[in-house]
Amino acid sequence: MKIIIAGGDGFCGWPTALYFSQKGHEVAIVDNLIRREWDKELGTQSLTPIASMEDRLSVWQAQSGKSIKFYLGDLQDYDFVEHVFQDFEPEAFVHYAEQRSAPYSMIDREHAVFTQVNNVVGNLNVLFAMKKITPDCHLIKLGTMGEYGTPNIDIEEGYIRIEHNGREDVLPYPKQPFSFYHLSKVHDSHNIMFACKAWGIRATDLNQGVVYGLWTDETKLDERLYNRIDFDGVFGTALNRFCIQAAVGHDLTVYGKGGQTRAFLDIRDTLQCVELAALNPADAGEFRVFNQFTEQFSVLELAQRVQAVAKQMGIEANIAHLQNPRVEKEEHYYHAAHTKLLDLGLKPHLLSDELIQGLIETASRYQDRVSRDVIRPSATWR
Ligand code: UPG
Repeated sequence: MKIIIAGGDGFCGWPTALYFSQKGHEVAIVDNLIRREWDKELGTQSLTPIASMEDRLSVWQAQSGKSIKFYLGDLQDYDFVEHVFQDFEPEAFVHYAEQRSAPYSMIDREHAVFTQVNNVVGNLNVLFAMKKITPDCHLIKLGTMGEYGTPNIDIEEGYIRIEHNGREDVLPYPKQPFSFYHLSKVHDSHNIMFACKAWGIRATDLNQGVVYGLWTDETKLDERLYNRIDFDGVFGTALNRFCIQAAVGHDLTVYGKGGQTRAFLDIRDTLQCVELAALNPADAGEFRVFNQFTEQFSVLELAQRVQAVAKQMGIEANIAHLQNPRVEKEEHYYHAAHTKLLDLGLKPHLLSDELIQGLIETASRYQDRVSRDVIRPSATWR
């Protein structure tokens, strides 16, 4: 399959590109490398050292004998997007190329506007180029479980059957996102749903949970293939952050009570899910929604789990309940459906103590790269 990984320099995109390449697909990465600039802006860096895109690709070629094409550019530039579609003629387009941090989108007006313009315009350009050049191409779009928020009823996969005044319909599930970032993904979902209906585009929206873990078979082959992993208060996410915090002797930063419950998955399952979506494409005109996660946990539960594993390793990790920088429920009902990817054959890697131990060990190895100044949350919602 000819497949584009947009955002192929990022935490999910880079391992996905290698995974598809390893499986023998013809892969191209599209990326403007802006994720590296955000590190500089925030005064942070990946825990693991990451090679330049040039080095990444030449090492991969040497290791695997396979080449990955690279298009350097911004999806907001429509001429660039058209060029990519014309030149590569993809059968599937995996779209990770968005600003993905909720706290980043909440820093100030500029960051909120940037996030929404970058994400919404880039996605629209992909839809228009797809319609014009490769109308049969399957759009695999990374959405987020954060589109749904935390309603007091079960969360369904994209749609819900509703009875109202004696009539019944299947309608898009209500969206109550957590941040301007999560809202950008809701806007994307609406735009894609409309494009499917109006133009017959085929699309799968993968409403992904919080991703944890780091290593995949391909990224651990050589230090220059290593994936990035974030510890800072803006891009770092719950479980990975707790493991790194334990390794460097920082309090585990639970926001508020920690009863916030979210959907989670191992990065290896991100790759499996995207592959399952690609191998089983949506029908022409279909806007398909999968909830992409394997387990749900509260934030406090995860911190306690990390604390217990750290203890076995001889590390005393303290759990701190910081004042919550976000506006979110800290105690709530949460139960989200996630059967569609399992039905397609997903074999989940459930959270294990070994994985937590491995992350703590990796973080200990690179602890000199961790600046403690950027660990506490800096952006607030209020
Ligand atoms: N949280 C803490 N302490 C931390 C970090 C987070 O208590 O140090 C809480 C936070 O308040 C929230 C929950 O953990 O309730 C999840 O936050 P986080 O791990 O930062 O994930 P999200 O903000 O939901 O965003 C991540 C990705 C995003 C993706 C989403 C999927 O950054 O791109 O869409 O997960 O749910």
